[in-house]
Amino acid sequence: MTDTQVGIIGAGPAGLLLSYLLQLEGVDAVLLETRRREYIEKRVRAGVCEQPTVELLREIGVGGRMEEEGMPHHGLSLRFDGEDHRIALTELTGRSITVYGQQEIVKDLIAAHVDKGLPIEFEVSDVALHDLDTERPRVTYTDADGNARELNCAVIAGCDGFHGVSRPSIPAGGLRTFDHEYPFAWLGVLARTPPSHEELIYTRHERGFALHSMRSPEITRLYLQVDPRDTIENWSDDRIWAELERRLETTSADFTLREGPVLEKSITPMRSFVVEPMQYGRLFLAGDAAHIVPPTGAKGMNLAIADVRNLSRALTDLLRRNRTDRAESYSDTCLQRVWRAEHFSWYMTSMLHTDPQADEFQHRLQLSQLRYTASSTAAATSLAENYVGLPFD
Ligand code: RFL
Ligand code: PHB
Repeated sequence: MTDTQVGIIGAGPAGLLLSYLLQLEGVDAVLLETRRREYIEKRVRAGVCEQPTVELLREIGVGGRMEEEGMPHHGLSLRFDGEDHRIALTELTGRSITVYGQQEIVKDLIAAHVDKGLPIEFEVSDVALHDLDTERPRVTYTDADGNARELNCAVIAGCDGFHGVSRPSIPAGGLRTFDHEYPFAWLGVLARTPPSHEELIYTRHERGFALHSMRSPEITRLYLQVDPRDTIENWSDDRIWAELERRLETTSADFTLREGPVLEKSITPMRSFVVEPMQYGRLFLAGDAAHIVPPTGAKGMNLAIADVRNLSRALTDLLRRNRTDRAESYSDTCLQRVWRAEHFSWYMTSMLHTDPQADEFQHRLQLSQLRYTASSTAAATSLAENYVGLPFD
């Protein structure tokens, strides 16, 4: 049996950052993760870090490599009717974003844990949460060597993503769920080839959405809208490049799609999902465990980071100063930002994807919204302000 102040379930960006922030405040935590370290360090996911995310990582001393290898971006393109329309993020908002892979942040945070000797247990199984409505909640699990273990905590942080055990441990009636599914999925491709353009390109095309992004001067990240029932076996590398060519076709002179060896490809369905409140007794939910956004707004990881910044403050007040106000308002505080991001992600998704069920009327509305966003400073500023990330409160 082990005693700790905070038992953290899940070593994604949310769990790792929470553990690190708590340690800086003198609160001890134990982090439990089902996967192997190598697996979570390789999992290709988010790429866009909002300015508040970048500033936080820098402030706490884990932003060194991001500063060196991250790619600052001051604009993005909306491509429709074959033409590019640049949204000048920095000119419009004074802020920027940084392209730096989520798994690089995960690597940096794990390295910082190892450096300081902070406890992370990988490859645990049978994780179960108990006594959540008491002051001594417990986690039982099996460790990597097959031993049955128990963790006694003051608080449990559920940072175990959408498919974790934390949220389902809350009794029926403890949460209200808001859910929206979309008739599309994203096929994501990582390719060894230099980016074809220096900025991200969000493309609306009759054949479906496409996105040009990147990871480094040598690695390109691309996405295609596909049917959610489609499987990756249907998509040979040749078919992927041919489809990208068609959707990214443009009259802009300076764009040629650069092809290269495909390093990784997979299909992810899209959904919007929120639970309220993000707390039950002594269990606090953070990140994808509490909410999901479709990736078109690049918000998921950034929201996870904003949640745990609030949570580390709330738990420090609770456990070091016996002050409960921040813990009591944790859910309300986070949900303000969550719903803003939900709306923005839904808006970007609806504006840029081709809905197979939509009629001509809806297509005309979509194009009108795109033209307005591209031509009105007010509309472009609203997109830019949401995209670069609203300041933390
Ligand atoms: P994670 O990253 O899913 O981590 C949860 C961790 O919990 C572990 N786990 C358990 N551990 C212990 N016990 C259990 N029972 C457990 N069950 C699960 C898992 O193994 C895992 O390690 O959640 P977290 O930390 O909340 O982070 C959320 C982000 O990962 C997610 O929101 C983003 O990746 C979303 N996202 C994007 N977000 C952005 O901010 N910008 C982007 O550009 C962006 N692009 C994307 C994305 C997500 C994508 N996919 C694949 C869903 C692009 C894509 C394609
Ligand atoms: C990515 O680079 O993986 C990426 C970029 C922008 C998005 C989603 C994902 O909106």
